Amino acid sequence: MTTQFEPLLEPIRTKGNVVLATHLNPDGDALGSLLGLADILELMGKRVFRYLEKPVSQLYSFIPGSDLAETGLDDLAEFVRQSGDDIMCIALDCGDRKRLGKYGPELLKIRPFLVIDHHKGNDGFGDFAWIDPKRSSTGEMIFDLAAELGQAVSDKAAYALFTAIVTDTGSFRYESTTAHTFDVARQLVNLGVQPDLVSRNIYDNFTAERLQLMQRVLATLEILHDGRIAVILVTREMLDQTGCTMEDTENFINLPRAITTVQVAVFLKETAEDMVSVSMRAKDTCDVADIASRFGGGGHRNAAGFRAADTTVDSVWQRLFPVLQQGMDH
Ligand SMILES: [Mn+2]
Repeated sequence: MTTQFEPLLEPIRTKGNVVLATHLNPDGDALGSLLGLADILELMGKRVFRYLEKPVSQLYSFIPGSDLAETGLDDLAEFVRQSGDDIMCIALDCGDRKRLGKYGPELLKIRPFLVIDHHKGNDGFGDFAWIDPKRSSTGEMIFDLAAELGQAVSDKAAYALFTAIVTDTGSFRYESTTAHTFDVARQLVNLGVQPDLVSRNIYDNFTAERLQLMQRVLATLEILHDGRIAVILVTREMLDQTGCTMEDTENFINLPRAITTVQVAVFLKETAEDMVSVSMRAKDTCDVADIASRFGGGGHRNAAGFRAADTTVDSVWQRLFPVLQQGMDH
């Protein structure tokens, strides 16, 4: 689905109070687009509630405004009550209403409910949705929205949006990176962003424990299907042994993906006792969003995933592997 942004402009121009939300386990684009838009809306004179299910992880705490995120349902309810009818909610980078998290139903009660996103599988939930799967990142879309609204972007918001773009494009390396992406990045640098500072915070900002976890995860590497499929695994036990959390595994999937012959990299995560989360990254023509959708998940053509309950990593892999092989062979 692709939709235009015009229908969103009227509520964004007129409503005085805004709740911003994003998807569960927010990545750099989710946090960067949320915190960047929050700053832009506050400069327009609005009151903004930056809703997140959990406080911003250590990895992204460098993004300006990350300390302003709020996690309490009571605080959210109070903000909504004080706002009366002069309110809207905007969900950012969230491809599916179910991914809004545990307070999703409360968030969806706020009307109008707006959606700004670039996930291919987004069905256009909410009252007004601007969805453009050709965009590199939600952060890139927020920059264009600010321009359309005639609102200047502060250096803080510029840092947040640049972080969103850098993380979702893998530092301008993925297929979704366009001339427009570079044009937005150029303007953000003109606004004061130092790309090396962002890179250092994203890529050179890890704990020794994370590297120890990486050793264990890489020890599980299997290369299959004539070298075209690579799979890695993280278990709860590995997290316990190293004192890490699942957040520490972000970007591990890029390591198997980097093998020359690999067309699809798969990361199997034992997220709880009987819960499995699967991330897939593809190169070339294989469409992993299509494969993920067959397991109730979604994402982009080259980056997608799904979750499975009441199961084990082994049984998920036994179901997924044949589907992957088939998906690559036609
Ligand atoms: Mn995104």
